[in-house]
Amino acid sequence: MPPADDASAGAAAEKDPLHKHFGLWFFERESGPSERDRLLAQRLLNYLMVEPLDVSLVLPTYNERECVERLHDRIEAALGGYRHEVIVVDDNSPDGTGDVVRRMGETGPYRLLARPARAGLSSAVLDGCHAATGRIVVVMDADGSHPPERLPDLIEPIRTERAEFVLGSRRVHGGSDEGLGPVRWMTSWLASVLARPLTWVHDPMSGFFAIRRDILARAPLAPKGFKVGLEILVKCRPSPVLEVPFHFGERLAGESKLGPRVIVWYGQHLIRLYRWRLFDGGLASTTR
Ligand SMILES: Nc1nc2c(ncn2[C@@H]2O[C@H](COP(=O)(O)OP(=O)(O)OP(=O)(O)O)[C@@H](O)[C@H]2O)c(=O)[nH]1
Ligand SMILES: [Mg+2]
Repeated sequence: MPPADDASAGAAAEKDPLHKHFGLWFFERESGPSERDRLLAQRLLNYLMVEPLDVSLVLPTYNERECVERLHDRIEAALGGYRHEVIVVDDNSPDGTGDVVRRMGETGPYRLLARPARAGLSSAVLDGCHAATGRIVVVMDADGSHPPERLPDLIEPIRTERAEFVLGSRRVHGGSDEGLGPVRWMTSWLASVLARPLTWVHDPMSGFFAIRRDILARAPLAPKGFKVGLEILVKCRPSPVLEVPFHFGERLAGESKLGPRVIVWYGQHLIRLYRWRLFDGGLASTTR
């Protein structure tokens, strides 16, 4: 039988969480672990135990205070089953969207990526993707036109390795675009037709999509334009790509940020993508 002192020392050591993992390494040493050993062991443990997140949801916002507040519970209900974070990329919205998100971050997995001034949708989405730590990144408009309830349908094919890119689509069976008025519908249809030679997907204008984050490293992405999904499809060549239907609704509140400038940007964006496909990225398309 060990002396009583040894027994209580042994019991105390076993209660030490470090003992469980590093007992054989240094607790059995005669001199016991030094402070430095303990510190190193704790750091190593922290590093190894940090579990990676499953999903980072990126929400670009400009004056979406009310919408962000209203979406909160729906997003949490949809993502509750995943280790997740919500990255809100806000361009110093005058309506105080940033303050609302900061407050949400005190009690939930919300992170505010605050940019000093309005710098465009594509760059907001790309900044959000670069800040993301989840294995899967989902991009969703923050105005309520993209239903958070469909998030698991975008995430699951990637989680189960059935796809590298999942596009929320208004133009496949089961989807719809009721939220678009007739002029917007025509513009969106024409824009899709012009992108046809670049990708086979039915709704290349959709901004509701999920990707495996590591595919972003395959090509340099331009923070210009406003159709990041199309840019990723053309340049990163994810495969397989899946389209899942969703109903595109009207924004919940606030005003549209679309203006006539967007048509010019889209034209420039398409020219850049065609040049990439023809000269930089090679002709063979593998986006299916
Ligand atoms: N951070 C940031 N977000 C932006 C910017 N422009 C638009 N957004 C956000 O991007 C999302 C899509 O913008 P919308 O104005 O809804 O554009 P849309 O969905 O194509 O058009 P609507 O049908 O009119 O809503 C919204 O969440 C906006 O708040 C920007 O310059 N910076
Ligand atoms: Mg919108």
